Amino acid sequence: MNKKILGAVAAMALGLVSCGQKQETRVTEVEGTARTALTEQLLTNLKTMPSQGYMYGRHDDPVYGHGWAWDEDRSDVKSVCGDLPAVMSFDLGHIELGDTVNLDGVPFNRIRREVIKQFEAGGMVTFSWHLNNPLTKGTAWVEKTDELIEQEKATVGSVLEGGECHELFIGWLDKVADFMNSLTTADGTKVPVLFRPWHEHTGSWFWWGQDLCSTDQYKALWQMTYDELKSKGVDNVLYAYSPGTENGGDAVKYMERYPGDEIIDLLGLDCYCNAEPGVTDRFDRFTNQLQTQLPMIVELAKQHDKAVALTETGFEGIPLADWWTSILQPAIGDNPICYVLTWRNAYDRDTHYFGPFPGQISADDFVKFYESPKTIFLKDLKNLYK
Ligand code: BMA
Repeated sequence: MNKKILGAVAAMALGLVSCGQKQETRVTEVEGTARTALTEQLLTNLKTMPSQGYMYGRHDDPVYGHGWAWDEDRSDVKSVCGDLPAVMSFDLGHIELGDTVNLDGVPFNRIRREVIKQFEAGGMVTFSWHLNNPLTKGTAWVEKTDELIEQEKATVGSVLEGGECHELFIGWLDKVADFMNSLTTADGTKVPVLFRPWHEHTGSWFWWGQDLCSTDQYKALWQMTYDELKSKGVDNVLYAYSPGTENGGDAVKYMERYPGDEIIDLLGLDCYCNAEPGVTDRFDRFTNQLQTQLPMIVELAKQHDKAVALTETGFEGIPLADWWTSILQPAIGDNPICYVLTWRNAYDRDTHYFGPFPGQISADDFVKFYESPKTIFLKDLKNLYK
């Protein structure tokens, strides 16, 4: 444990005594990490959740939906089934630039309010981070043009120690740390969240992807992220590893760039029901992917004592009326996952949605999915912090 961390732990322990803060803020140490008791409680609940079912999550659900944005107390999920997701997901992209809104236009202050609201309702929040490219100054997505490819391939190296963007990048991580540390309720309780950076690294569309950096570089990126947040006193964050489906069911491949048990708390999978050239039956393909990869991840999670989730999924535009109960649910089957999360309903792109809204053809089936004894929405949820 480094000195800074020891100092932070000691300071908080002192705060506990002198300010008489509530038990929730007490810091526990697990295998060299310092995390709040509430954060540890969340992790315990994520691991035991599958005995009751799996939570449902949606990206950006309480801040905008199909055809609307920024209303308060509105949600496409709620408009369809009368309840809210147990898991809310938000993105931190552009926090690194010091912007007040994220890459999809969501104000960070609004995100903070929604995080606290979800916590107070007993539910969970997870964050992805589609951050810009610090070297090319482009987006998280690589362009792979002749002009840019060399720089894109050099990006991870450039942010590691000794690299030309290292200082800049540490500043970016510190902005994330400040945000995580700012997630506090009125009584000063820090809200536990699940952070899922460097996701889908097995594909090659983000600057941290498979063909853009080496295994060692990818692991070093994780280690640096973890160390920097920890050194800034972030003690309310769990970390998720969420590769895409490129492992094809091979556990060794799935774990190839795994940053280590000290860092990771949850093993995930990002798997979409997409059309692909040459694939005529996307449903068989999606079902096969989940049915071969989820049991493999569940087994790995047992060995490593981690939680498991289907961290991103969906069928863009949901053109199949009974997709929720005839494709998604059977594909998850009895695999013990703690949550399944579908992506966002964009307010400004007519066909970019992954959940129903009133009148959408899969809305009735989504209600069936909601009513299934296996799915857990906010009202079904026992408080995740107790
Ligand atoms: C992607 C798309 C993008 C969006 C990003 C972050 O999958 O939905 O439009 O900017 O997620 O939310």
